[in-house]
Amino acid sequence: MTAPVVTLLAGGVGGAKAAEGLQASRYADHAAVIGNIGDDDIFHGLTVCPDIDTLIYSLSGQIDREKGWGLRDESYQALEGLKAFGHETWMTLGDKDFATHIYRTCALNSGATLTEVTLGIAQRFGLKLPIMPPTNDKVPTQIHFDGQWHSFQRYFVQHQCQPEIDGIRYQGAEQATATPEVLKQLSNSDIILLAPSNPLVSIGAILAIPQIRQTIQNSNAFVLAISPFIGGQTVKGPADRMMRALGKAANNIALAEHYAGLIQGLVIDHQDKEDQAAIEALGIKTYCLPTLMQCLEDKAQVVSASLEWAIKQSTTSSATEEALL
Ligand code: FO1
Repeated sequence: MTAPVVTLLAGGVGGAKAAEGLQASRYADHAAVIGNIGDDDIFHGLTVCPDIDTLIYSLSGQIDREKGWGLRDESYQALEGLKAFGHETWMTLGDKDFATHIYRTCALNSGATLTEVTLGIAQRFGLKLPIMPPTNDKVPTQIHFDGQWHSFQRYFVQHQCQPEIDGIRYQGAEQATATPEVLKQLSNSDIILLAPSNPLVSIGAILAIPQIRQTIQNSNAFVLAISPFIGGQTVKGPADRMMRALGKAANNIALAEHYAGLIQGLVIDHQDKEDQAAIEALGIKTYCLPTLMQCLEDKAQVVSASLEWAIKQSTTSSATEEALL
């Protein structure tokens, strides 16, 4: 296979790690990232796209590495001013970050699509790797706790993922239209990689758009996921607790069951080698390697090794198919 076309589906922090690995790999020139927009929300009248911005800020090297989101060397004077006016300020938006949200909101108000606006922001931050929202429609993820539905950011940031949840819904996803750019990208892909992002609210929100799921299912690409679970826990974020709250186990086998019918391969951590047989019994090939991504070298290594393995699997299965014909 010469220069395979790779598409990464990614959420925020875990997704950005894989995106950075992809950007640093030899596959970067023929790759694109589809970012989750289910976490998007309105603050102070501005449209904020946390996962898309986390991807762009990470890939440009301008992310606050300690927090994993927002820009480094931030100040918070605008937020302080808004607090004095009585606005809710639990969503910590920095002064430099505000420029992104003001640009995005102005452009959307002038009639630009989210795809065009995202391209504009990615260009301003000097990215070559295309970052695409799955749809130009609104598809807010909502979380059910304390007897009512709440926005994702209210659950995640204001309530610090503490409430016991009993439901997740992807509002508007069923009716949403995937963008032509994303459908073309997926159809042309040789490999589709699901990042080690939250399978329920990050990858789940992208896959909740029927056209996206169907296009992936109908594509000839080898579809694989990197598991966010290591030893039954996530490195960061509430995916483990969310899985358990919804009656699923927080491990690779439950993840494989969750993605069954969509993925052909699952990359798991070498500590979880004993999960291999159960996953392969579901018809999903597995590959074990150290999946913890702390520095850029780790990120490049995990993504490159996963993609190389995927290429080997897809050439082996097409050779087998040809031999059977
Ligand atoms: N996460 C937090 O835990 N606290 C915050 O105050 C916060 C602010 C914030 C502002 C802009 C942005 O792009 C992201 C921000 N995040 C914050 C992260 C964000 O809520 C999550 O990373 C994702 O939505 C989950 O993937």
